[in-house]
Parts: sequence; structure tokens; C-alpha cells
Amino acid sequence: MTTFLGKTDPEVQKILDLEAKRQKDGLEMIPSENYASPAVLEALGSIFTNKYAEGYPDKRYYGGNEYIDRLEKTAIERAKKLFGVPHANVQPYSGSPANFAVYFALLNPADVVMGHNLPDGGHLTHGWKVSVTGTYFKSVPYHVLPSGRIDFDEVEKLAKQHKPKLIWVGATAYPFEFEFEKFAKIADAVGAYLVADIAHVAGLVIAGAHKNPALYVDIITTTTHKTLRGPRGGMIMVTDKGLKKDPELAEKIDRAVFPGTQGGPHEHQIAALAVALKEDSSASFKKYGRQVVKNAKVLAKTLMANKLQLVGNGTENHMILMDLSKTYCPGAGYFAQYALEAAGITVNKNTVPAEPVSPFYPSGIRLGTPAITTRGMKEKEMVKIGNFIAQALKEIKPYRLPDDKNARIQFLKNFREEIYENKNLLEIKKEVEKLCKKFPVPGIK
Ligand code: DSN
Repeated sequence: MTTFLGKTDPEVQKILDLEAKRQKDGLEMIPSENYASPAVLEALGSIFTNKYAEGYPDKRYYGGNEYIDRLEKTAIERAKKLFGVPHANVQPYSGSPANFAVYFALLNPADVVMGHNLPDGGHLTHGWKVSVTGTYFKSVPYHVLPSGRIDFDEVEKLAKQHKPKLIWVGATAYPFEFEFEKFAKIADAVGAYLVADIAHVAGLVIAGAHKNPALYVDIITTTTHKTLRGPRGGMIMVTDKGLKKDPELAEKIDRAVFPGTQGGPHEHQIAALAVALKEDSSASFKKYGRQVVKNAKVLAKTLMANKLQLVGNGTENHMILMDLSKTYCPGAGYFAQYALEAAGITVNKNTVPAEPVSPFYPSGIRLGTPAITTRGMKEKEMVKIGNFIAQALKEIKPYRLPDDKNARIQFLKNFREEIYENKNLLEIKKEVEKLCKKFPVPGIK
């Protein structure tokens, strides 16, 4: 496919071709994944990768940055305009480094931070115990109710009791719209910085399919490769509210990114981000973002019509969290992920609220519509896909996770071998491939 790569390194070219085929022939339904456009890919693979640019536009530690400055300023201005914020830093390498920089800008070691509990759908960097954010800081997690929604009585109680310096709003497995205004009331009452991590829903925010946190929070962080359809990367934005609270907030964030936690920015990544942000400002992107949510709602309805249980009985965004613990068995997310993969449908196993097993053998799966909507699929296809999924999941019925941890390893090995040869799943895979042929993937021939 790529002339230079194919000649220089046929081994990597072969792997690339195989991955392209996988991305093309299957249904990509991990809610945090998407397809970047050919223009974004071109910018990402460009000669901007050759340049060192430590520092910021007009304040670099290296020469030769005339055009790089122009590039980074373009990305910054586009981000500010799209999200309605006065300050944007486009240098974070990805979402986790963006969040680490926020800690470094605002907190001292052992300060208190509150975030959405990981097994309840939160993110590692919001204070989970194995992350540096849960070890160098005192982490007080908040939880969700049995309905799956955030328990705001608990958030308020914990905030009053522990007086956090920083509260995160944002999650990775939460099928509801974020209620930024409720968090703002609590954070303001205890004098905490409020930071929205909108990595999952940033594209929906731009499309008007999710409320914009800019009015309610001090800082916004996001990745750039999920619903924004950009390159892998991160951004940090400071809001008017944040600057009013702390006029030095923008400088604090910039210093925390460089030199605080990162070295030279990845300007090829920033170039691709600039391109994605231009694409995201179009009318067709607004239509895309709204279609992502419409598709998720139809998919949720189809799954429930097939008697599958969803956290929150549906979705308000791009994501569906399916609880398989009662329909099948505790830990069934593991079986479901592999069975669906055998059927050409990629999802990820995920914990559910009040998870009965563990994050490695969780009882749910997480599904999303951003990538399949990018391919142009609509409501009609969602009904088809929902029925494929329900049909495929029937094949996990005979399997039950052994209680004995040592017995599990051999059992799961046998399971994986069997599931990839399951005839019914292979039949569904053929149907999936037929459907996928009608919806090309941007950037793959
Ligand atoms: N790994 C991302 C996700 O899948 O949601 C979060 O960082």
C-alpha cells in the first residue's frame, strides 16, 4: 500500500495491511475509538515530526520554529473558538499526561482530590489507587447509585468532609450526560477547582449533542482521538470561570505541561489536531455528532428488545454499558468480548456498578457508536447490529467463570480456542463483513 514503507520494511507493511483489513472488515464498537480522516493521517505522518520546539509559540528553546509557531497558534485558536474558552494548551501527548499536568499545576503532594471511582466507570488518572494520582495525592473517590447515575448526595457529603482542592467530573464508562452544574455548585461551596475531563464526549460537545462544561468548570481536559476524530493526543483548556477564580491559571497550566511534565511537543500530532479541529467546525461534523447519539439510542433499544440489560436502561450519549451478570453470569464480560470478537465485532469488557467479580473478569461490556457512525451507518444498521450482538451473545450461555482462580486459566484458554471456531459466530462474522463492505473506512482503501 505505502510505497516507501513496503520497500524499506515489508515486515511492518504486512502487519499494517493486516490491521487495515481488521479495521475495515469488522465493526469497531469500542466507544473511545474512531477513524481519523485521510487529511488528519497525512498531517500526522508529515515532516513536522522532524522538529524540536520545546517551549511555546514565540518563546522556544530552539531555532527554526517560524512555521511551527504558526502551526501551533492555528491549533490553539481553533480549539479556543470551538470550545468557547480563552486559553488552550495543545501540547499534551495524550489524556493521561494532560491530567498529570493539571495535578502538577494545582496541587501539592498529599493534597486531596476527588474523582469518579474507577470500577464505577471512572478513569485511572482521577485518583485510582494504582495510579500516581492515587498514590502521591489523597484520593477520595465518589460512586454511582444502583441506577448507574452519580450519587450527588455522596459527592456533596465527601466534599464537605474532605475539602478537596480538586474535583474531577468525567468518566470512561458512563452512559449519561455529565451534570456539570451540580458539580459546580458543590465545588464552589468548598472552594475546590473543578476540572471536566471530556475525553469521551468532546466531539458531542462541539456538535451540540452534549452540554459544554465551559460555563461551569475551571479547566477542561480532553483526548483528541475519540469523538473529536483527531490524532492520539491531549488538550487542556482554561475557562473564563477558571481565570476569574485564578488569573494565573493559564500560565500555571502551561508551565505544568512544559517544562513541568513534558519535553518537546509532538508538532506532527499538533498539525493533525489542527486539521481535525478544522473538520470538527464543519456543519457535517455537527450532523455526525448528533447521529452518534441517535445511533446509540437505537442500538440500546434494540439490545433491550432482545432482553439484554443495560446500565441506566439506555443511553444519553455515544456509549452503552451492558450488564451481563444476571442475563448470563458474573464475569460474563470476558466471554462476551471474545465471542463478539469472533463475530467481527470489537467491544471491551468492562466493570458494571457494584461489580460482583473484578476489573479483569468484569461482568459487563462497553459499546459505542462513534466509529461506525463515521463509516456512515445509521438507525437501520443499528437495528441489524443490535440483533447480531444479541445473537452472538447467546453463544456464551454454556460458559461460567470458575470460582477457583487456578482453574480459571486453563478454562479460559479452552474457552478462547472454542469460541474462535464457533460456527454460529463465524456465520455472524460473514454477515458483519457483508455489512461493512457497504460502509468504507476513511483512510483505508
Ligand atoms: N482508555 C480510554 C477509554 O477507552 O475510555 C480511557 O483512557
